[in-house]
Amino acid sequence: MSAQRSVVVIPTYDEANNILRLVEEIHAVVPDMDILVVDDNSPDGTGKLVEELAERDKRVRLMSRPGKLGLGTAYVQGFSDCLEKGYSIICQMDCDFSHQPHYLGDFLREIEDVDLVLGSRYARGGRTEDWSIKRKALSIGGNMYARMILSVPFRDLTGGFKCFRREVLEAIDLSSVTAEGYAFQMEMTFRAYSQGFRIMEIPIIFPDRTLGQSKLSGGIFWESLAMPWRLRMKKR
Ligand SMILES: Nc1nc2c(ncn2[C@@H]2O[C@H](COP(=O)(O)OP(=O)(O)OP(=O)(O)O)[C@@H](O)[C@H]2O)c(=O)[nH]1
Ligand SMILES: [Mg+2]
Repeated sequence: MSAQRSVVVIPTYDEANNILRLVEEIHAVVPDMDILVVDDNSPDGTGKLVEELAERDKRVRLMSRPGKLGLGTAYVQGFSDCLEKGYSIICQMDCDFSHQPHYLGDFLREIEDVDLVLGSRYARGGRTEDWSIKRKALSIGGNMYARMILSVPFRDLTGGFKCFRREVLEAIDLSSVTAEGYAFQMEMTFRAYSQGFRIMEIPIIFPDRTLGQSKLSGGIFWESLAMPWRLRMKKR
């Protein structure tokens, strides 16, 4: 096992139209990167596709859960598994091409010098594409809100395209992270920052998903409004 083995964790729920092409594009960018798909028994058969692929391609693994248990726990279980398997570099991304695989090259380059790299839609040079005014306003407003309450220098706290050195995930007690959705992303970044890890943002362009359905619900929105306050209190 080389010292710098890297893996990307991809949670999936009904991504049969995206997953195989995503894996192919990731390996076109970083041929030696392993991929762990955490699938929640997707009704559209995403898990089956990954299972078949994993038989042919040793870089791909499936973690299969019995039902839709949420994004946060999918990441927690996926990360724990990657730590156990000894990876040094652990990335995370969505399966809908809003997170474009070509950025993985940038993440892996930058993680040489820092502990956590954040893909940032709101850093200079980054942006979202094809979003409604309402969605833009919610996301930009939500990030400004969280940044002010938490007093952190990051422009994108809710994004889910990231790359961790294993030491960061080891230092965060993953079993105590219970947030889902955007709040999960916020909590992980804030906890890493509070522990003094070096974090940098790299700009990403974030197109809207073209295939498949969005899965985030209203509850996720309220959770992310409360999270900055919860994290701030806890820190005190
Ligand atoms: N394992 C698992 N994956 C999930 C769950 N909910 C969402 N996902 C996956 O998490 C990623 C992000 O979900 P999305 O629905 O794209 O959320 P979003 O990006 O905020 O919304 P869109 O604008 O529709 O893309 C995707 O790869 C989903 O398939 C879940 O409950 N379990
Ligand atoms: Mg998405």
